Formats: sequence, structure tokens, C-alpha cells
Amino acid sequence: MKVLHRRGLLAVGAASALAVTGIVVLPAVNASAASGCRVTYTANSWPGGFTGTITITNLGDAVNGWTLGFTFPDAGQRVGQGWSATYSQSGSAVTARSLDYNGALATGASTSIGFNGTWTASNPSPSTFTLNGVTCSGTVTNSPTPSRTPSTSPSVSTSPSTPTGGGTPLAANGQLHVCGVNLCNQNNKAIQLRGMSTHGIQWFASCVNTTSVAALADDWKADLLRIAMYVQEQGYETNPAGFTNQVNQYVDLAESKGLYAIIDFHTLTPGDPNYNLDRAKTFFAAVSARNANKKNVIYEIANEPNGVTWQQIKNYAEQVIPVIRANDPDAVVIVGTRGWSSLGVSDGADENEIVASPVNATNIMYAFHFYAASHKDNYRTVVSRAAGRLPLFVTEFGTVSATGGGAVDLSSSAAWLDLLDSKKISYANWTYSDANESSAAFKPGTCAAGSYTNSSSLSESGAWVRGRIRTADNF
Ligand code: IDC
Repeated sequence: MKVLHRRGLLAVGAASALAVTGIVVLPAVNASAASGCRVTYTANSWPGGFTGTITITNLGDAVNGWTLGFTFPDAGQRVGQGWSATYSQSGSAVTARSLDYNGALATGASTSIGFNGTWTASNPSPSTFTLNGVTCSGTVTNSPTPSRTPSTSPSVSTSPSTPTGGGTPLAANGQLHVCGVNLCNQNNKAIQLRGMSTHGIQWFASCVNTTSVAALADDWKADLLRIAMYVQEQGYETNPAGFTNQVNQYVDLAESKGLYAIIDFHTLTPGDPNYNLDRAKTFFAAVSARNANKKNVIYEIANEPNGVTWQQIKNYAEQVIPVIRANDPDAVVIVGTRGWSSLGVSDGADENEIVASPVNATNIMYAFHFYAASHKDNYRTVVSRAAGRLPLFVTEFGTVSATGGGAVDLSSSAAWLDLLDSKKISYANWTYSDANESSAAFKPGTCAAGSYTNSSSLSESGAWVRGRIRTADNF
């Protein structure tokens, strides 16, 4: 299935990502009037560049088509390429116009847009926004500004600190580690994490934001967000600094809600992970340095190797894992397996080749993926057996066919999740998005509308998976 490419990315000239987030909340002048708006502006900055994310809430009468206006405070701030709106800039004045799919905003409805920008002297947040010419005014509540000094340390961050207490999955379990064939928490108890995978973050950034991650934590009661960063298909290779920054931002979002985050280097085509070896080393050096002190990060170094031998995958893993370990020695690392992370089954092999020649590293797990309508008893037999021999993590599964579409197969899905529960195998479902395909948890249009807790927004798959994820954890 193909998805619409809603955004392009501008390469920004910054070698290392330095995340600094500023949030401006602008309440409407008069929420009861026929016009009015609230805007949240977040600038995630690094030296010379930033990603701006804007959420617009219409507090007036319904509009069909909108224009957002704002002025950058510093003359050196420029909008680059954006998504979910058409941008233009004249002097310091910026205009963002709605697209066909997000122009209609009912009273109270929100939509999120964003862009990559550049800055020279400083990167202050705009203080005033207009929606269709009407000013939304308010106060800057938090606007840290990075200095122009180039930084060689990507670890400096104003990201939210790890929540303490409060009963979140992260607070309860802390730093994870592999114990035998299981995943263990800080108290050495074997646990299972359950959660969702994003869709490709180059396409579905509108589905990953404060509201959606809060819904995943509070409404879904999930433990885990997998961040699927494609490498090809307009992904990482087109803008390494921008995607590194986006991933780091999502790690912080997950952490702020007490969720674990899998950083998924989403290789798919070509299937040989060695094709992306240099990119993987660069990427994992950056994210492992920046996130070394966080307890919520799990690294997944290759989504689905295919058309390659286990030895080639092992060779890749043994070059990438030391790069991560140099910065973040205690994090769990997950290695993709042969045949689209099928433990080799889709290539006529099985776990024996891994058991005979395991990756030479500690604290690692092996990925297994399934799509319930395509992969059934012969796969379950192997997983059931392999679970006693290798630490497994189901970093991706679908309730549908391997295309990501087709009918939802609830009986096979239930057989799978019952098996994973019984073995305490952690899992993430594809996808926490509103893609127009049956694997997506939300109906199309949900992310632009910005409400994730309305049960009528859930797809058949999303409603069922949410029900499974919500069952009580056994931490
Ligand atoms: C699919 C997406 C689809 C996209 C396609 C190619 O659902 O919108 O067009 O990728 O990028 C996987 C992959 C995952 C696939 C998914 C469904 O990890 O990227 O997503 N799938 O086909 N492995 C088995 C199935």
C-alpha cells in the first residue's frame, strides 16, 4: 500500500542535533466570540536549525480553509520546507495556508502543522499568531533559546526529566536488561512491554504529538512507543540531522509520559542492512550519545533484513552495537532477523542458525515480526520453541496481512498475543497512525482532527489491539 507523501524535508546544515524545546501557549482573546484561536508553538532547535511544530485550535465558528500568520522576532529566522500547510515568508512575516485535507476546522477542532527552519543569531518563538486575520494573543510560557555556539556535545538537552513515581511503566521498571531469554526490569523481574509502533515518521508526524502520546499512555495504558524511522523512502538518508532530531523529540515525548521508546532504524528495501552500515553508525552514534542517560530507550538496529544470510546480519550487528555501547553501555539492543525478522522462517530457515551463531554481544534481543492474517501455526510453532532459547522481542506485528492491508484476522491475532503473553514476549503493533490501510489503529483524518480518545476514531484493528494492551500489566 502506498501512502501520500505529505511532507518534504529541507536539509539543514547542522552536524549534531541539540534539542531545545520552546512552547508558547496562546489563549484566545475571547473564546465565546465567533472567531478565536489557540496556538501552541514548539521549536526543537539545534545550532543553526530547528523543527517548528504548530498546533492550531479553532475556538470560533467552523472555518473551511484557514491562513495562519506570525512574525519571527529575529531577522535571521527562516522557514524552510514544511508539511501539512503551504508556507511563504516575506521579511520576517510567515504565512501558512491550509491544504485540502485539513482546511475544514470545526469549532474546537485542532490541526498540527510543521516545518524545518534555519536561524542565525537566535531562535526566539513568535509571540503573536493570527488565524484568518484575527489575532490570538497570549503569553510566552517557555521559550529557551540555544546559543549560536556550535556544539560538539549532542547530549545537552532541556527535555523533560524522567518522571518519578506516579505508577508509569518507566517509573515502575526503570532501566531494563536482558535476563536469560527474558526482558527484566530494575528489580530483576521478567516483564512484558506492550505498545504501538508509529507509521513512518517521514509521513505520519501529525500522529505523534503531546496529545496522541498522552492517549497512548493514559487511554491505551501502553508501556511502549516504537519510533519507526525509515532510512529510505524519503526517510533518514534525505536529511540525517532533521530525522535524528525528530526521533530525539519523540523519545522525550515518550519519556514525559513514562513510556519506553524503541528507536527503530527502519530498513526495509534494500534488505541488506549493510547497505546502510555507515548511516547506521552515524545515526546510532548521535542518538546513543544524546540519550545515554535516559532509562526509556531501546535500540532496534535493523527493522527487517531480507534477501541476506544470517551471517551478513550478524556482521552488521557486530559493527553497529559497539557504536551504541561506547555511549550507552547499559541499553537493550534488538537485532533484526533473517526473512523480514521472521527468525528465518520466511526463508525456510529457523532459530537454529542464530542459536548456532549468536551475535557476539551481551544485553541483546532478537526481533520477530508477524502479520496475523499471513503468518500462522508454522510460525507460532517456531516462536514457541525459540522463546526458550533466545530473548525475543516482537517489535512489529499486524492484525492483518503482510501488506499492511486486507481483512483483520482476529482469531490468528488472538492466538499470537496469547502466545506472547504466556512467554512474556514484549510487542508493538503496526501502526499508531491514521493511514488509509487496515493495520492503522485510527480512521483516516483522526490525526488532523487531533482527538485520539474518541472510540469512533478507532479502526477495527485499533479497537481490538487497544483492548489487549489495556489489560493490567504484571510488573
Ligand atoms: C508498510 C506500510 C505502507 C508502506 C509500506 C512501504 O504500512 O503504508 O507503503 O510499508 O513503506 C513490514 C514493514 C513495514 C510495512 C508493513 C506492512 O516493517 O514497513 O509497512 N510490514 O506492509 N513488514 C511486514 C509488514
